[in-house]
Amino acid sequence: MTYTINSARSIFPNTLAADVVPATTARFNQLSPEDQLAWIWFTYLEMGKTVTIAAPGAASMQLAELTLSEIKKMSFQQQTQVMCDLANRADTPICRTYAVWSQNIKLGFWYELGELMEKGIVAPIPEGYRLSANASAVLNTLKGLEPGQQITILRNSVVDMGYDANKLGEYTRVAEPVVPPQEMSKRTQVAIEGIDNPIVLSYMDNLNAHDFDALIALFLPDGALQPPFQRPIVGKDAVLRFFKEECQNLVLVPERGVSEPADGGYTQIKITGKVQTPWFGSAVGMNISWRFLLDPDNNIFFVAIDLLASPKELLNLAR
Ligand code: 45D
Repeated sequence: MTYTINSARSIFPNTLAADVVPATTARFNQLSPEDQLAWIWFTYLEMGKTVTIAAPGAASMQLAELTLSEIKKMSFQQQTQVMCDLANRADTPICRTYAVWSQNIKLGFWYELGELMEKGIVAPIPEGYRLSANASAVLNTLKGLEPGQQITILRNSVVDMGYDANKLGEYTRVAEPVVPPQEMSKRTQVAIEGIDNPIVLSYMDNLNAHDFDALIALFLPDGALQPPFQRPIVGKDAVLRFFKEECQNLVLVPERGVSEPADGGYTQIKITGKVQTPWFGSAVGMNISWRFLLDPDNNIFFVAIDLLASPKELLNLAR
């Protein structure tokens, strides 16, 4: 039997992903725009008690600067309207601009708005705003989750805002410039208990060094990568673009793994460990698994990255 991307997706089927994340996101999406904004505000305050968001790099700020200065000049009422439009995914010039930004720019834009709200320059959530019963219930669910799951839900709520990019037709994405790969002498090497496969080790090391050209060379031309809660990104060009746009400055800390022969001379490898995002640094270690399927020549045909249901899953290497 040879694998297809679809059949590859079900290697190591015992892996328990944090399904509470898409479930909570779906409940969030049912809320009214006002409630969504207030909910994010309360979440942000809630999370601020334990972790702080890192200020975005200069690049992402510059790219959102024009829109931010436009918003700063508006009345409170207009500012509130802009934020509601974004949550509503309305068709407005600002919602269209927002739609083509990379994830990091969107997050940086809201980071800045949050700061401006705290300083009183941008309209705050009205004092005494009461969340609806549904919104409070969603907030309570969130409070009980692990930090890695909380930040993923928060990120989802932000990246889903704005006009639907699929309705734009032809457009140019706006992403931060790619930083050069780390100098060889400064690179670190991961060690993974139970794993000596050089391809998987280089995957981790190259991603940590943001050496995306070396990283993509490990993939088959029609290889695929499946980010948490998403469909696979298929083909080298698309995967490379994803690495450049969304994967700068991640820290991968794989801990242990298992490697076994699969059908047709393929090899399947499951690794578990932690991943840190530049937004929260070492304060939030997300519990992650990587499920690799390598062809007989040791090229990556498929890799799925999952956010795990609980820390217990870090020890689950069963087939
Ligand atoms: O509406 O091996 C206000 C891949 C109120 C690649 C606000 C990976 C109003 C391959 C507070 C102002 C990437 C797949 C809003 C590995 C309002 C690979 C602001 C995995 C919106 C390992 C809100 C990487 C704000 C992973 C400022 C799993 C919200 C990365 C900010 C995960 C939220 C990264 C932020 C995550 C969330 C980052 C900054 C989950 C960041 C989350």
